[in-house]
Amino acid sequence: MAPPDLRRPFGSGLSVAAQIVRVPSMCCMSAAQEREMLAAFNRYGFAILRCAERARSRQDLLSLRRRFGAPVPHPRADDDGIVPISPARPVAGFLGSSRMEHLLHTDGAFRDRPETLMTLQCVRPAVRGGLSVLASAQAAYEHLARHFPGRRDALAEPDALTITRTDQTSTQPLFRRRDGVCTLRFRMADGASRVVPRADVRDQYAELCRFFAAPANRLSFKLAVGDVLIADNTAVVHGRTPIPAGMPRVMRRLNFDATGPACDRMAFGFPTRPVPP
Ligand SMILES: O=C(O)CCC(=O)C(=O)O
Ligand SMILES: [Fe+2]
Repeated sequence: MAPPDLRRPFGSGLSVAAQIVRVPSMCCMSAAQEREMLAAFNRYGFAILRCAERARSRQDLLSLRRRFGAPVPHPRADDDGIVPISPARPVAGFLGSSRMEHLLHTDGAFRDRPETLMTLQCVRPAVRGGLSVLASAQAAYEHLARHFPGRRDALAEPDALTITRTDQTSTQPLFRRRDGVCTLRFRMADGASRVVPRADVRDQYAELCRFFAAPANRLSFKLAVGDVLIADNTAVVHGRTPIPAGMPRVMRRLNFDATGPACDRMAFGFPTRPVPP
């Protein structure tokens, strides 16, 4: 893995278009297209691949294993590790299978070792609603330092936050710091999960939730058919707006452990020191 020195915070003003890389398909990217994808990812923690060839999109998504490593297990995943995201068949406790807003989160926050890399392929966008939303953990981290001078370190303690869903539960730091690199694990009380911050960090956790709810800190956009969002699950939080009743929408989620060869050139997390603008 590369150090995240180039990583920058972002807010609603970031150009999504600048993060889109047009490719024939994921399995047939040129070396230049791969470099473009990695540069976009390393700068803000996400990239969108706009794939022209969509006939074999499921196989094409699975071809990312060659670059990103092994798929990470999920209770709703199929044998290949793909989690269907569609309101057509709701499963209790899983917002991805509902029409509800999915508040900003990192995936796998209920597990002791959450996945590093998140990918989301758009099979059928909703005509209205179902927008993707992203926000920067780095921007939030810098905000907390200004808001709670000298107190932010408590969020890095091992029992800062407990997150529970159905039979899965995990107690962990919110921000984890190691060797100058910081990563976030985050979930809000969203109807599917129970989130309990340690008593002395309750106010900081509430401020973090407010920060991620503020329009200025959120980047919203609609993925088109064949788009694949690739996000650093340790540096970017993601979610989606509600899907109106009766409106079809189909996505595939495939998350990776980031052990593949492309990951040697990818940065995960963000620097613990503020970066100059
Ligand atoms: O529906 C989406 O766009 C995102 C769903 C999601 O983040 C999830 O199920 O974890
Ligand atoms: Fe998610």
